[in-house]
Amino acid sequence: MANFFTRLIDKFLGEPVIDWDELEADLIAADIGAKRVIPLIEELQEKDDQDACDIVDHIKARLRSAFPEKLPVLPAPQPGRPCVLMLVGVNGAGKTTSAAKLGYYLKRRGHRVLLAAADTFRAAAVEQLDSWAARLELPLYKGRPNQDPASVCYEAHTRALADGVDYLICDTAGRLHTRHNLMEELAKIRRSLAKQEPTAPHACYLVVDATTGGNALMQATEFHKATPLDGVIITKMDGSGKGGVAVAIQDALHISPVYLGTGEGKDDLRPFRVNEYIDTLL
Ligand SMILES: Nc1nc2c(ncn2[C@@H]2O[C@H](COP(=O)(O)OP(=O)(O)OP(=O)(O)O)[C@@H](O)[C@H]2O)c(=O)[nH]1
Ligand SMILES: [Mg+2]
Repeated sequence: MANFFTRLIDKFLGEPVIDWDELEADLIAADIGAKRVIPLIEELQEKDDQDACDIVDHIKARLRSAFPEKLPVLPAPQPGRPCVLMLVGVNGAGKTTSAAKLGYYLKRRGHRVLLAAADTFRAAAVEQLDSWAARLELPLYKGRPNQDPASVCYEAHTRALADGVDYLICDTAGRLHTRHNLMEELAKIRRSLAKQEPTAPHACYLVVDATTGGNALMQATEFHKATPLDGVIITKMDGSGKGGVAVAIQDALHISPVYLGTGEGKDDLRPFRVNEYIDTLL
């Protein structure tokens, strides 16, 4: 698939006049968000040099500057104190798959990892993480069916502390950001994790499907209210979604992307890097 910007250059090269409406529509369709796109188009229209390549370079530079110079990094575990990560998001966003992939990523870097299956609503959810854990040879803490997810996380944390684990990754159930009681449950999970270690969870990441489009910003806004987010994992970057929502979330909420999911395989997770993202993924 041609790169978004290559297509943009092809489209406007040789055109006597840039079709600003079309350019605006393309950027909005990439889910970058009107908040950034509209002022950007106005700024471009005022430029003396309106060569298509310059325009594209200008857009790239502006998008690059949306992200902070220092992107958040995964917190480091302290001796005897596991770093606790919580993955949250709407149904089907890719939390369970990302928990497994992240666990594998950390294991390959020499860390001891424990996965916690805190989605006790669906038996299939626990089985799904169980099968990933078996395949990737990662230990898993499973709760009982319908056990309170906060209590599963508490028990998993106890085990992580006892076993000298570096990273505990808690996979939570999918929930609609509009369901107040389900969102409240996230706060309860946080509180239960903080009981044994006041600084836990050390990071809470929202998992967002790149194909969701603009709704992802709404999800981020609501989840951030329920449980402060430390970063975003954008999944399905290999699909039809352009992933521009990372810019929209950064702009609106100042929450940065941390990892990108690029497929369904164990290796299909990579740390977010701004230049790579702007150059190849949009
Ligand atoms: N192509 C692709 N598929 C992905 C990616 N991440 C997850 N998936 C797929 O998306 C589907 C949903 O993924 P899950 O990990 O089960 O999503 P979830 O957020 O845990 O879902 P719930 O627990 O039901 O809320 C599965 O079929 C995954 O294989 C990705 O980066 N790329
Ligand atoms: Mg799941």
